[in-house]
Amino acid sequence: MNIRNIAIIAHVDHGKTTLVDKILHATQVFRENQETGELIMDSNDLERERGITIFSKNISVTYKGVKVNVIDTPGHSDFGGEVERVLKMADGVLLLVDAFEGPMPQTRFVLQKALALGLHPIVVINKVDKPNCRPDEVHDAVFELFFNLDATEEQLNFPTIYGSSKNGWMNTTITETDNIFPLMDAILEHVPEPKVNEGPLQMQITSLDYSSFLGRIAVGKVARGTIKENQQIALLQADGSNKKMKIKELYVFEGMGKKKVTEVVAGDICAVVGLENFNIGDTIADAENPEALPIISVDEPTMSMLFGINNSPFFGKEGKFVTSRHLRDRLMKETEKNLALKVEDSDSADSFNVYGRGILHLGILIETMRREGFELTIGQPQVLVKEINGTKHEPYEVLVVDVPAEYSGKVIDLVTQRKGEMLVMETKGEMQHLEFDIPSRGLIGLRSNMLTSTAGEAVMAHRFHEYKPWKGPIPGRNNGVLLSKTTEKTTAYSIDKLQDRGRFFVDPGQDVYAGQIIAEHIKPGDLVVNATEPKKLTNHRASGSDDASKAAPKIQMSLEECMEYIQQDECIEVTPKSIRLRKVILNEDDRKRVSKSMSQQLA
Ligand SMILES: Nc1nc2c(ncn2[C@@H]2O[C@H](COP(=O)(O)OP(=O)(O)OP(=O)(O)O)[C@@H](O)[C@H]2O)c(=O)[nH]1
Ligand SMILES: [Mg+2]
Repeated sequence: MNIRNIAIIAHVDHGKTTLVDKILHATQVFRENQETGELIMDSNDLERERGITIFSKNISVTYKGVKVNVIDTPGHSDFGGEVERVLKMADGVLLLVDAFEGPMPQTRFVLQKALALGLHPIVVINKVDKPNCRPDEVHDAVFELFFNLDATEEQLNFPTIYGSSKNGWMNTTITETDNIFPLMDAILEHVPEPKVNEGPLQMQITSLDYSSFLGRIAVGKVARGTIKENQQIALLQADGSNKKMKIKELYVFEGMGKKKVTEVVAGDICAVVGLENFNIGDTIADAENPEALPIISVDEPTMSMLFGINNSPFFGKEGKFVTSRHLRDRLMKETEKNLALKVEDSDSADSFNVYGRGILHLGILIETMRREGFELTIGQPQVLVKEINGTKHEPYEVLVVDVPAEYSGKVIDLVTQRKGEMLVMETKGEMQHLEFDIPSRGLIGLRSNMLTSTAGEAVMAHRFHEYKPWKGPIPGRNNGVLLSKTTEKTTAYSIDKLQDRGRFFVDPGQDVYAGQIIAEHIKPGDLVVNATEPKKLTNHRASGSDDASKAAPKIQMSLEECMEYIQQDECIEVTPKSIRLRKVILNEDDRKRVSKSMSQQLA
């Protein structure tokens, strides 16, 4: 059968998943009038809530008699490693670029990977329905990017499609149509058919699927030969081992689902059931002539966090899984499918060092665990420093900020304070486009400050660039925090009295414990306060209704915002019901003693 394998790649939010949905619709995977709702492809709960793709996904449609396998990829930079891997299944890519924003840091990263694999991208300038969009300028910028990434003559000659995935049209010019068929035609015309290599079976496992009935499913493209149901195969692993096993079931992708088949020939993407203890990167090979495909390199982690059992006074009240055994087993299980994640034992039996690709990568894991019923304590995210030629190096990132011109001064101040250096400043319509080189440390906590000082107008994106020498101390949070003195329920009376001292993270009537962070101090320095005092009873009834709380609503922070908020001596208690900020040392006297001895050591 005639086949095309394509991956859709882009910066976060440039419209990949929306386009995949439209491809499914246009090729009538759905019955007429079937209610499908928005973005069926982002099917995981967390994906829907956040409106982002976390896991890459395979679909398959038939267009003009040709089977088109499409891989939707995540655009967030924390998941870049996943994109790099699934590109191994593709013979072509659609590079989507937002017609207003133009190429962004992740556009560069994914394009670089695609070009390096020798793929010939089709450029899709998407979102041309946006007011003030600049499709021609963006096209030029994309060309420049190809050029800077050393694209070959042929790659530079990329076809361009314009359109709006949201409005369901694509065209070879900027003229609106009522369908996406010009894009589908471009795929048939420009994406080569997969190379069919003759010889004994070879298939590399490049991604992983899971079904509660079938267990772990290995997904990849058959590179050579034919894979058959019940076939004896050799599983060749990175450590050089060769395990004999049998293929139980085989599937190919069809629409959004899978279809059971008895064999799959080279060129098609397939899902294999019945393999035990396989890893991504393993080669499924002919049992008689086992030959491994080159090992897939996995991105090194750039960030670490300490995951411990919950040791707060509220331990065990809200979760099902609370012991270090539970925690350890769960983290180890995660490393089987979450390739960029590493877990190591720490000095204590109750906590583990978890290494990942960034705040979002680790945040998604914590959120998933919390939903499964885990309680845990997590420490401040740390970037991973390296010793290179005897000197301390740290990760640096490219930071891109687009902001209305009137706020650009504030943005530059903010980034410079955090040791960022400005590389580019350009005008894009009414916006200023700024690019910086900044240590990853300086990015932690930057987003919320940036949004506050630009009235929410700044759009920022960053991506790991390289390790460079350590840049020295970077100022942490400006404000101190208010800590609860007591373990009790907060009262409206107390919170009300403390309103001018800080902005609260807790509501009146909420259980708090001594050492818990209950508010942000309006000034630097921490303060221990009593927020649980009952109202003094007097003989007189006070005039007016002072029972009604005048307290400002509490500040609600997401898990990731909390992760970026806490400092070295603080941590986060995560349970299925709550996220609480706290000091690592809850007892006030102990805390003072430790900080005194720390400052003596430093002196
Ligand atoms: N105006 C406009 N908005 C669009 C268009 N295509 C997508 N969007 C919107 O852009 C947002 C992101 O779209 P997605 O399809 O989720 O983007 P994505 O590239 O899959 O994002 P990630 O998977 O997180 O990298 C959504 O709010 C879409 O409705 C378009 O053509 N025009
Ligand atoms: Mg998506």
